[in-house]
Amino acid sequence: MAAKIVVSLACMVVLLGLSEAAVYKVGDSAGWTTIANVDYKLWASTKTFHIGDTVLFEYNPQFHNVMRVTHAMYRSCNTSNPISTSTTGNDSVTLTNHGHHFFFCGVPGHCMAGQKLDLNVIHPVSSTPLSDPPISSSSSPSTTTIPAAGVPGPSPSHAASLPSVVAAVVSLLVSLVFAKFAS
Ligand SMILES: [Cu+2]
Repeated sequence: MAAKIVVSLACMVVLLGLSEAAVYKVGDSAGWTTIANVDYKLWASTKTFHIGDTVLFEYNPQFHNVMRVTHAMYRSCNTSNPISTSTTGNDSVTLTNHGHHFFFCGVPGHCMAGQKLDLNVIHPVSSTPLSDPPISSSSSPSTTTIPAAGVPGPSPSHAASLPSVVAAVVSLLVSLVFAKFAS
């Protein structure tokens, strides 16, 4: 019973969009290389990247590097003016914005040989944070009318917003779990 409540709580947290950021190792066990003939386009297509996720490039820095580049440079394997270059052999990149992120190895010939990666960070389905009440909702009464002088304003207890309802449900479930563990 307690386990069921914990699971439903966990589901609730996921539904509220508070899930953990993921770390993806580029090329999985092969890493960032030319010798394994990894299809990085295929690799990226099997993943769903979100803001806050991290991609990790693991490689031998004697033979490879990581250049972050524009789409035009990516298409032509142009290494002349990268946005940034990483050379440690263990480079992690945290994805902080939506859309495509282009990378390749700047060692001559490696990009042409397929050591190039195009990541697409998708837009979240719903990005409404808990702290922001919905703009249009039947459950949150509008209090935009300014009362005339002498007329009392709307009671503060009247303004029950959606976040406070969610918080009340969560705290109820938490107290249920604690009651179960205590018994
Ligand atoms: Cu390389």
